[in-house]
Amino acid sequence: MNDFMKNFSLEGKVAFVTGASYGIGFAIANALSDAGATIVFNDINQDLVNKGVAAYEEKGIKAHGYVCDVTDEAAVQATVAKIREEVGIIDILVNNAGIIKRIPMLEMSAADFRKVIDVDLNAPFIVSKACIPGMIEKGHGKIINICSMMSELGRETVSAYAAAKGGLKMLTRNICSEYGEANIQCNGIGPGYIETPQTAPLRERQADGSRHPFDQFIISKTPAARWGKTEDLQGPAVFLASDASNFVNGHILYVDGGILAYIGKQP
Ligand code: NAP
Ligand code: GCO
Repeated sequence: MNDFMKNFSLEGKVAFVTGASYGIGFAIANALSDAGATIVFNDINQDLVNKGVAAYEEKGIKAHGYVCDVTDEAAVQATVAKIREEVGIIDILVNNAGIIKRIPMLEMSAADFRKVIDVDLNAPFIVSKACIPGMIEKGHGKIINICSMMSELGRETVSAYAAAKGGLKMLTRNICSEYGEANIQCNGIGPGYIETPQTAPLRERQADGSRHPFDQFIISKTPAARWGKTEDLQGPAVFLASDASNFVNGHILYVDGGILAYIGKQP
């Protein structure tokens, strides 16, 4: 590897990806591993962690899995301490764990609204707060918050999710502001519409075999005329996790095939 490309290497780094047994987190963790990082991930129960460890092993990755609900601050603090003891201080944090509830606002309970805010916004605060002291101790750190197009746009039924992801954009900018001097870079990745279990209901084939109306809508709104794949997020994640992005801070990198730039194909 030539000297310039060494800027993209993650050799010797410990990367913690939350909620990464599958989906976007799993794909990002694979890429960080390919770039040289040691992978640590959590999920909400032992069964998912075991499945995740097995899935990483199938890819030739010895990932360290921990059971932890990212909304539980005491559990997160204890898990980060255990990771430090068993693997090392976390150099790279990817706040990926997230949920969505698609419910019209007038039908959504305050409890459901709070649950989405708790996982998608409070948890990145909790996990970042647990990891930043170690990053300060080491003299460097990378935090990547998985935001969303809903950090910029709203749509029907996703009021809680959009509020959380909009808040996550500003938490990203605030961590940048507060800890940039400690050589911590905090950026966001804003995926477009990606093929994962989370969006499966939006892509289900109709009874007559036709595409889901929302599926057709997204295709018409995306210049790339396709849904994103988790692999599309891997290069941007390695860039933001590496020294190649040491002067990039507080930025949300949208990986959306151009949706946010495009008015949409004329029907
Ligand atoms: P996903 O397939 O639903 O996976 C989410 C992961 O987070 C799952 O492993 C889930 O575990 C875990 N998780 C949920 N709540 C948790 C908690 N309290 N503690 C620990 N882990 C928890 O979602 P995805 O599509 O991969 O999305 C990953 C991230 O990208 C999310 O933040 C999502 O908002 C964001 N995003 C997704 C898209 C998209 O189009 N897919 C686009 C933009 C942004 P369980 O299986 O136990 O629920
Ligand atoms: C939805 C989708 C989106 C995507 C993603 C877009 O219901 O609109 O789930 O929210 O998950 O966040 O960037």
